[in-house]
Amino acid sequence: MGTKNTDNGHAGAAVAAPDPARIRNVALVGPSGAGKTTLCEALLTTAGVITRTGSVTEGTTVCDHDPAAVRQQRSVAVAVAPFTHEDVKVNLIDTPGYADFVGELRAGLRAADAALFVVCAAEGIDAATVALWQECAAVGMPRAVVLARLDHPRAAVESGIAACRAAFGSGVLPLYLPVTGRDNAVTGLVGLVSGRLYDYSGARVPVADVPDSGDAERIEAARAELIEGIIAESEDESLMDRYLAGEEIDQATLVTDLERAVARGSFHPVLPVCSATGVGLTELVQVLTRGFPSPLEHRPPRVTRADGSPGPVLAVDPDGPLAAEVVRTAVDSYVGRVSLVRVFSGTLRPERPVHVSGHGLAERGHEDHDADERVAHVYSPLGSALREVPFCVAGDLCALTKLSSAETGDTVSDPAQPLLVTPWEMPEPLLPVAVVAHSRSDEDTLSRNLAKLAAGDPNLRLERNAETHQLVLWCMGEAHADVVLQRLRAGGAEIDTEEVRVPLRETFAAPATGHGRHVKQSGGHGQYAVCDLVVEPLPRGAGFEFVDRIVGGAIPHQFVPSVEKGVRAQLGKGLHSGYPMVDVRVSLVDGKAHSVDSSDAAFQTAGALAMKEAAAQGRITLLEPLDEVEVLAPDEHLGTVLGDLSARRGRVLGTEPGDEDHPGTTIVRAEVPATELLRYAIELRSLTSGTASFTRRFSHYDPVPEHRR
Ligand SMILES: Nc1nc2c(ncn2[C@@H]2O[C@H](COP(=O)(O)OP(=O)(O)OP(=O)(O)O)[C@@H](O)[C@H]2O)c(=O)[nH]1
Ligand SMILES: [Mg+2]
Repeated sequence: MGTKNTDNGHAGAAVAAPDPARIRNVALVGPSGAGKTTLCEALLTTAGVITRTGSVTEGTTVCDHDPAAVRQQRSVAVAVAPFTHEDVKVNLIDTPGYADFVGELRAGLRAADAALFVVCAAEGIDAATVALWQECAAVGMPRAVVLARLDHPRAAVESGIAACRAAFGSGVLPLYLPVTGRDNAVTGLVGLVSGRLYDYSGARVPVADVPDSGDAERIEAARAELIEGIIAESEDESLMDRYLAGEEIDQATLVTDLERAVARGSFHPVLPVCSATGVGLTELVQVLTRGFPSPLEHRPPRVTRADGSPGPVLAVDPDGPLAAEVVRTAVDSYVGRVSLVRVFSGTLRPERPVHVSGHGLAERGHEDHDADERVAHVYSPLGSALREVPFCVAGDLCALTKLSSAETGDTVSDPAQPLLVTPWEMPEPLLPVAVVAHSRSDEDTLSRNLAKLAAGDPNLRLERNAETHQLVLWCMGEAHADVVLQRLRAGGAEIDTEEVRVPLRETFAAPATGHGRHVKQSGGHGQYAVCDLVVEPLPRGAGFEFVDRIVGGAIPHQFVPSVEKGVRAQLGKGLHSGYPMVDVRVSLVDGKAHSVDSSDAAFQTAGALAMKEAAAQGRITLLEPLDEVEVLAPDEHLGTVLGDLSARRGRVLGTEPGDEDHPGTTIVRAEVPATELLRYAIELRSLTSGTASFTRRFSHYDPVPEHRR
């Protein structure tokens, strides 16, 4: 974001929408490569916002402005690009389709009131696409389907529509049908509501009546099905009867009912659109502005007050209490922190104080925070470019700069009435990546950059492991890790990645005894301490027990705790490979003291020496952490998942069918050594074509098998 200009020839200044009824917030959702970013570019060109259409492959689009997006040639973050048509401001919200960035998609859906679900007309509907559709369904997002890339040699609109219906249900119905010319290229569209032909074969797009042709029957059947689909959702219950009795329903009624049907979320019109040839762009703009719900039809999220008590019930009212949410945080090298904000209630204006609060993301390294700050300027973002606007009303999106405490998921409200919006559900990052500063001088820069990075990206979790002394970045997958590392490096820190270490434990495999003698009596104040210890293994998870079995005062009682302290210190450092020792009982059975030369320090040393001797004689076993893993996989991949778990030394604890939200799936619970899970996030995805998901949590320690030590 910020002042960087993508050089697409931005035309004109931004206009602030004065009224929520004249705003449409539309997320573009769909699988990676479907053509969402390219479609944004085409729509911005059509609307006259930009004068040069950028390209994803050349890295010149408005929405893919992040350097990582340019390098990966796909979107890596949510981006906003507005255009205005017939006095309606449409905020296009481009989201990434790649699975690593599902957190960005969820943020985009939070900012949106409806979605354009973009699929490539030449591809089928795969499991990853269905998962994205379900992301929309989970938040009740109204959506239309765009069949994109019509110029693709394998593009097939009718079978594309059939595939969408099969995957997404019978609420999916075409609004336009393609007209093909020579070589099967799509040259125009027939509007099933208007009954008109839009001919794109020339320089201008004349609109004509549909000529009589062999297609008339097919078009009429599709039109009848569409109209029935639309009026089934109408509030006017007599409409269906009238239609079935042969009455011609006027277009205005159909358009109103279409909008209502889309807004309810059960009806999904399909539009064939081609960014490359321009076919369908005008029709798409009309559907967005006339057929899509405004923010007024989307109930704002519930809010609480700072003390957790319920807040006011919000309405999408520019004069209501201010409640806005940060859906993205970017750090720009020129302007600093840029917060992309969705206003739910009230109006954001320049030169006003605001309250910024973030609660509920502490386990991701976002401590709860509250601060009064000041909005200097309000901007309308166009990709990375910021254009100043005089206000941003409820229902609109804007960018704010220099809110130093604002993090993604935070609430912006009125300092006189601080409110909190509960953030959306963020995905769990499960791919650990360990990083180190390249040199001493990079360390400070790295820690500074990390804090900024974490503030912007709640899909990243930072861990400073106290045992392995590693800095671990938990990412969503390799593509997300690439973005994270790129941002860290762009902040000026030279960093290296290293293998993630898993902290092990040591224990005694069999009882042992140890004799500790620390005697130094040559001149001055001497040191004298002797102790005898018996070490016994304890069951897993028992920890450490110390037993005093001294009889007859062989060691004065004040030195018994000293021995224990020495033993504990040595256990913490480990006795074999430097890992802490656990699950042992150490009994102090005998010893000797000197009336003058014995001391606390001497007995600590003797205790440690006795442990070392016991370890030298006894058998030490290494223990590794085992995690309890829960995998949710479609039944057809179950065999693969189970086979893979066993190859990872996993022990299956049980399987059960997935719940009703996940029909045809199985949940597998297994115990798997943590060392075998370091790349599971990537490997499970590739084994199941991205259809399975998993969670993990520490369970217990178990011995490392002999052959792997
Ligand atoms: N020929 C042709 N190519 C297209 C069209 N739309 C997109 N492309 C190309 O398809 C590729 C993917 O397009 P994107 O717009 O990046 O796809 P996306 O849906 O944004 O993908 P993600 O950002 O990864 O989710 C790019 O190389 C585009 O140039 C189209 O209508 N015609
Ligand atoms: Mg994209």
